[in-house]
Amino acid sequence: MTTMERQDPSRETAVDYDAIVIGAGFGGLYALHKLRELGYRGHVIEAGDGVGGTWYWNRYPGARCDVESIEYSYSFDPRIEQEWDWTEVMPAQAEIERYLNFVADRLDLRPDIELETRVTAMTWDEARSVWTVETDRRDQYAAHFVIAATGCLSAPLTPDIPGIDRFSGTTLYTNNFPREGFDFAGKRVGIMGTGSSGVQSIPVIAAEAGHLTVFQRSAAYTLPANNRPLRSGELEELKANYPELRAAQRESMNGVVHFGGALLAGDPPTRKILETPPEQRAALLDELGWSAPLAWGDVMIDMEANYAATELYAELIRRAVRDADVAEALIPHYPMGCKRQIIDTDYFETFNRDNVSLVDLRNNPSLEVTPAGIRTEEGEVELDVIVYATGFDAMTGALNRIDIRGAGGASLREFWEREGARTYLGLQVAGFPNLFTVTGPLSPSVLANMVMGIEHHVEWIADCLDYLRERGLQTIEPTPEAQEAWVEHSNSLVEGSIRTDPSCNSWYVGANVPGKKRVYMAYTGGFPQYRERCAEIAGAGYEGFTLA
Ligand code: N01
Repeated sequence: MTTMERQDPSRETAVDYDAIVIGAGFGGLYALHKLRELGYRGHVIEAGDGVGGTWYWNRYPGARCDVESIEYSYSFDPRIEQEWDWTEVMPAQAEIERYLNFVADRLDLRPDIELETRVTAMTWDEARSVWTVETDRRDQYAAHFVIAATGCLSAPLTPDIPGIDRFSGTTLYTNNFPREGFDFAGKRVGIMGTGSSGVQSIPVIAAEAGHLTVFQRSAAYTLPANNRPLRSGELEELKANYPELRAAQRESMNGVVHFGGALLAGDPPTRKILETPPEQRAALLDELGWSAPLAWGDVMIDMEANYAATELYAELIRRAVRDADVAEALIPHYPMGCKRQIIDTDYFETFNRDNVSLVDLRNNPSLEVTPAGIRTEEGEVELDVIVYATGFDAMTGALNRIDIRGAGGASLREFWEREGARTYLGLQVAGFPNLFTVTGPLSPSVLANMVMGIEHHVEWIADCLDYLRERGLQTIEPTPEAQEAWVEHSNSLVEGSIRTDPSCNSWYVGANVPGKKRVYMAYTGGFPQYRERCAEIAGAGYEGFTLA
């Protein structure tokens, strides 16, 4: 028998799929492949009109991954590893999107992917042990399992700025940029948002636009991406060493072996900035450049150390930016390492261009969009185009935008809004049987190489489905006690660190979404420790889960 064993034959006709997968990004594509490989009937539902997930939507100028291409790729199929040729060290959006399309074709996944369809609601039918899944096409499906591969940063936020709808020029969003691109030539462009998306797009837009005005609310900690084309022969050498590379990735804290910009490879540094005299700190700055501020073991755990490292970072900005006032305005005023580390190409240098200006919103708390542009206390900047790079409702946002009703009609959104992001292993939520969350909250997810985290989760889920099938079991969900213990464990790892300091208002803790309950939403214990715990739990017959 290829599909799930069922005791009641009437269910055969009533259930459309063994598993519905939501999302056709890295997670959804692999989940579908894995389901098929194991003989399950899977069906992917995807809102976009193409595959790619994050790399489908975020096609803004300059969009690039912060992990090296060779590591930010599937490891499950050696043929795909050998057949696909990366061209740059850090892959650009278009190349990753092409890669995912290649994988979809190579594995013939498209027949089971329903595009341009958004899942709007899901209801757990306790009597039949199935999820009823509704879409915006008014279709309704029944499936034994739902695998939510909905992404960690995929629920875009529209900024709450007065007058935003009154602008008479062109409004663009980095997270839903026109597929055909946009011609900025000669235009007066304003950009709002200096997180990863803003910082990556600013140099590219500046090179094209007549004038670019950057509206900055929080200054960015960003490091050079050091991207370059792969040299002749380099790719072949890398490809020849895939097995070793993958093994090393799995053993590394963050699933990356080489420098990954946002993810520092290797063991955490041991030298302490507070135990280092100022002249030696300065010498390290000269030696390591942009890596120097992060090259200390105490920076992420001690606020005084963090402040000292921020001083080093400020010095680097002063060296890079010619105008002293602009340089000062670009210096962050919040702890380093609190928000997501950004990587860039020529970000600070861009502020040396004659056609770029900076409006520091820290000095301009009143902000308004007018029909002609953007007005702050410094006056009105007239614009032809406004680009918003204003971020996402991270980790829980995509699932919260679906009306998910679990056992007894309980709402996942209401649960997370009330209690904060709570899961068991980032894989399931108590009260929501047979719903799996790929790289869900409280798994390493955004703190590790996403592709590695995704593969691990998909494989764990597939093994779990097999375990249930072999034993004729229908359902799995965490016990509330196991979930609470995991939440406590995950929180305890990060408590007292810079990441959860009250002065640290990152999307990791949901601070960018008004009213969102503050919880650090990723597991900080490292990928190897996490993977081991997941394996132990499965090996012990899915300890902490109720199977029925
Ligand atoms: O979003 P963000 P992002 N008025 O939330 C500002 C991943 N990613 O799309 O910080 C004015 O980081 C906001 O200001 P503040 C990566 O994990 C990866 O850039 O809230 N400004 C901030 O400056 C990343 O962390 C890659 O004070 C407003 C910006 O908008 C995550 O996605 C590339 C505002 C939002 O920054 C999100 O990045 C791109 C308002 N009302 C993204 N509201 C790579 O792989 C918000 N802001 C490299």
